[in-house]
Amino acid sequence: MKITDAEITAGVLTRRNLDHATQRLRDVGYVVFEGVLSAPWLEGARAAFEEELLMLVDGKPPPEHGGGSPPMTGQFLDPLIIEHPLAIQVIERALGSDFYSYLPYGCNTAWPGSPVQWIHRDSKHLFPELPYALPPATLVVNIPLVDFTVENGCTEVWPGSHLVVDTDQEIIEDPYTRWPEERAAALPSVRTVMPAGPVVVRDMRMLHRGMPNTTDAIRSMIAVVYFRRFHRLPEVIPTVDLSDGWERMSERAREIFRYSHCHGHG
Ligand SMILES: O=C(O)CCC(=O)C(=O)O
Repeated sequence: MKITDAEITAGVLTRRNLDHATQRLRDVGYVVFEGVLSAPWLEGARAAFEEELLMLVDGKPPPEHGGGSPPMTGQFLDPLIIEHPLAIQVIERALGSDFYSYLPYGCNTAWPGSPVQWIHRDSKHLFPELPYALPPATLVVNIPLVDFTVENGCTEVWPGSHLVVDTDQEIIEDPYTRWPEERAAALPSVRTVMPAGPVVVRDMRMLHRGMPNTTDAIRSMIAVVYFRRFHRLPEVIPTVDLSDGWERMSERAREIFRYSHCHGHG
């Protein structure tokens, strides 16, 4: 959606546009704030990310879709990446004020020659066993660092599919599982053709897939994930030395207390 220069400069959405953006996220599964990052900022970010991404693959781009995280220093911690003010307003509305993220964030990369991915979700439904979808619990902020074109593999997305429920047990358990193509074929999809520079907030349940990059340039997109916090967990889950008891605990107990295991017990 288009917003005003005044909103971009102030980093504050009008009440009306915040309402629209949140509604669009709820209805469609994503909202695109067009042209909010400047060309010089983008050029600096693209160059820095590409340098780091190339280092991660030893300078040899693999012909596939990849992730990759830059070092969490300097410009990679720019507030426009990790807490973009326009995105944060929408996230706060959609997830409530008690949300969190983690570092390092990622960067979806369609390397030159990358093939089509299978259709998938990035997140499960909250209660996947129920025959209806609940409001979002996980959102991702995507920042395409280059123009997204059909040729360089702009993502294919299925608007509204974040509200479609799964029936297949395998998908219920693992959202990255290949979603049935014949089911997706009956649902409308679009390619995310757009110039570099938008900030996108996307419901991670929405069906999508990376598409082939037939150019010889890297197609990169920052991805920072935000979660609604549901429980009053301690900030850091305490761990204890279970060297005396871990082996004697049942498999189920080990699964239940998996976040408490002490160093050395996998
Ligand atoms: O890079 C893209 O266009 C999508 C990547 C993706 O969906 C993934 O790797 O899970």
